[in-house]
Amino acid sequence: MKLSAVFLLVFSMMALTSGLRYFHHGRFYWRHFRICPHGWTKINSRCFRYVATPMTWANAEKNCLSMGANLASVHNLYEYRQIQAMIHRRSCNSREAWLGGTDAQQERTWLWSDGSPMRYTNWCRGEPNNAGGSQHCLQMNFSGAKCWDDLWCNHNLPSVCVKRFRRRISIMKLSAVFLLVFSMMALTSGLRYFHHGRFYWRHFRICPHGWTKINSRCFRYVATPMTWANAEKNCLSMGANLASVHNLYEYRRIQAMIRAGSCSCREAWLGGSDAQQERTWLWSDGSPMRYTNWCRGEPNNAGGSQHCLQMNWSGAKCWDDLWCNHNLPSVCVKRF
Ligand SMILES: [Ca+2]
Ligand SMILES: [Ca+2]
Ligand SMILES: [Ca+2]
Ligand SMILES: [Ca+2]
Repeated sequence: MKLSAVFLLVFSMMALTSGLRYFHHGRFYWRHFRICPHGWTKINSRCFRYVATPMTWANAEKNCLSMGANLASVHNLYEYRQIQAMIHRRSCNSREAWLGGTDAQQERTWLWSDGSPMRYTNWCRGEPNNAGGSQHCLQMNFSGAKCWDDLWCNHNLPSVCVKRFRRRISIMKLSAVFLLVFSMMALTSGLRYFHHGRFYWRHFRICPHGWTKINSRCFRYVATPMTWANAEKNCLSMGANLASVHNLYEYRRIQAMIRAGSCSCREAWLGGSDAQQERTWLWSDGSPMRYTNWCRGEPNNAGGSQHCLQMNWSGAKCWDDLWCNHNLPSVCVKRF
């Protein structure tokens, strides 16, 4: 987005004139130019960091968030082996560490804290066993087999953070040919795609049918009532997560979308939850919770067991913490 059309032109011509060496299977890859920040280890196309200081799972997630990251998700055995090797290099041991997996909101529904779907797993034999009925957080390097186990979230363990490269933008999929044509168009049309010295892609971005564009993300209201974790799984099945909300403008727009979609202002799940650690609220899409719109006296953790965030609560249509197993409509969000 910050690239000028001039840079695009030069760059895409370079790519083209260098024998297309940046192409692979017909696609244009930026990742060759991407470097992880100091102290982070590049594995596949993401940056990982081992945090040796033992913390609870939720504090470890907050610590990752403070570095613009999340607790690590793992998507295949190669990544897992690389993470194990990184821990061994950093600490000269292979002890247990938190990954981002959790089933705190709903037993046996495992979610990654960075909002990605959990397809690959490496559970130890007999795990996850939910020992004592209360193990909801995922530790790696467990037992002699160094596999995955569910553990009590309030245990203190080292942890592994992951972050994406700073800009994971859709131009990864654009070919250099398109960049060349496009930047020449931009240059020859008086740079009309520039605004305040920056180059904006978003004018060309459209949400899929059935999704509503709010700021630079796409939202969707799901009227079917579900538990919080099933609502998150339903969003994941559409390449989305339960919605995070980052300012009042977004919240008002989401409320208007629900009104338009259902002719009501009833409660709906958002992606907020403090199921792993009381009063540590996290968004299921992995973004940090900075903006909140709690109702007066909420979140009150009624009965000691309200850990999921409903919107449009009470006459003030604000946020409340509710039992995660209640069935509510929900709001999904996805990036372009
Ligand atoms: Ca569990
Ligand atoms: Ca266990
Ligand atoms: Ca709670
Ligand atoms: Ca409440």
